[in-house]
Amino acid sequence: METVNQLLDSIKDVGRDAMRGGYSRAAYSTPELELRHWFIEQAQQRGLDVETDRNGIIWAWWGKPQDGALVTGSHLDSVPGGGAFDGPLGIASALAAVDILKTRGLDSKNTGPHRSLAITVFPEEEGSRFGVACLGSRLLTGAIAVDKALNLRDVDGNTFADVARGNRLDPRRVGRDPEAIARIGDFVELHVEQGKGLGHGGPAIAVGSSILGHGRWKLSVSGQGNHAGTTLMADRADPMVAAAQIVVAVRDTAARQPDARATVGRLTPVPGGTNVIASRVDLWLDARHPDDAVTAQLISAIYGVAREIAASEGCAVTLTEESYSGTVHFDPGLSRRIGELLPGAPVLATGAGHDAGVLAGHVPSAMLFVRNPSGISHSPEEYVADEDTAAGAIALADVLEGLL
Ligand code: HGY
Ligand code: MN
Ligand code: MN
Ligand code: MN
Repeated sequence: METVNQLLDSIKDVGRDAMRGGYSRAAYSTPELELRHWFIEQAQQRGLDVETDRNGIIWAWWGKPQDGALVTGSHLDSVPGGGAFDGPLGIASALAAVDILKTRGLDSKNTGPHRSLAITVFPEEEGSRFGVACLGSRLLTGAIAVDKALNLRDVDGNTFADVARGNRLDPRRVGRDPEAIARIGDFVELHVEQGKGLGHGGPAIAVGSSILGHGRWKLSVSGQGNHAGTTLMADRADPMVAAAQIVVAVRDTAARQPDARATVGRLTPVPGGTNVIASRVDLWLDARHPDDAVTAQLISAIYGVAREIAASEGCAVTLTEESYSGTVHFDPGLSRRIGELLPGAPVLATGAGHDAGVLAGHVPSAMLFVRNPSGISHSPEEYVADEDTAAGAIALADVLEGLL
């Protein structure tokens, strides 16, 4: 069986983005479907029984599907131009951990009469295609209204319902799945660290403590579309000029709030012609803070400044919340047991959202982080040293063995 590094190496060319660099593996796009197929093959090679549930979550069972199982998983989709590890590291490590447990003499009969093990792959964790992060785990837990989810659209106008149907899911069946939730006795997600908590030297693996509250909002600035050559500067209501000032105001407002993070990572002018003054500019705001009330204040402050800027440019602006997840603390009992299984592992909070965070409100949930020396993520520069990926697979095997 391949090691975790060999498993990662075997998918290193899937979904490479020549224009952006890194990987673009949007949910249910060809590259992500190719990775789902890769995972299913790898799981079946290990004798795991694979099923895909009504929300498109893949479950690979070691032992019979049962309530209260031990579950580990992550995602295979990426942000546009993302790194090689965000998501796939958790999946490859889980496959490698099964191999390690088998070499230690555990097999499906020996995973204890009371407990099976499952590896799960959650779709649309990044929310890069339909705009809502952790869409799969939110549907599983009922954290998103089904009609809102079904009507989410990608940039080509395809609804999630269309894409689900095209991938053999029945839109009438997506949504909260109590039977599936009951099968998760404990959930552990291994993930590349996103940030520099583990730095250089010292332990390569940390145990997660909490996830920063985070949300996504859409600001739409409307002005007067017009001809770039025939419209005098004094006669313009240019939403792009307002949007540019709003982006800076987002940075300035967040910079004044300790520990706040606010980002405009995506901006779309409409219609988007070089010789056209845009009629509208949509900006997507990602804002995060440990205190949900502070995030709310931050958004209110940003919207206030945006309205002033828009008015000064003869434009108007609207704000709509697309998704929000409050700050989450992982299960203290499970995290303590994991800490006992990984002596000396530091405890780290994370500013990144994860399916483990969505599940934390429903089942005992915990995370492991594997050192990323630069801390850079959501970038082609994301990196984990081979010895640290190997250490992560062993750590996951130790944790799974201890929890079985
Ligand atoms: O956006 C996030 O925090 C996660 O990577 N989906
Ligand atoms: Mn991730
Ligand atoms: Mn991510
Ligand atoms: Mn995640």
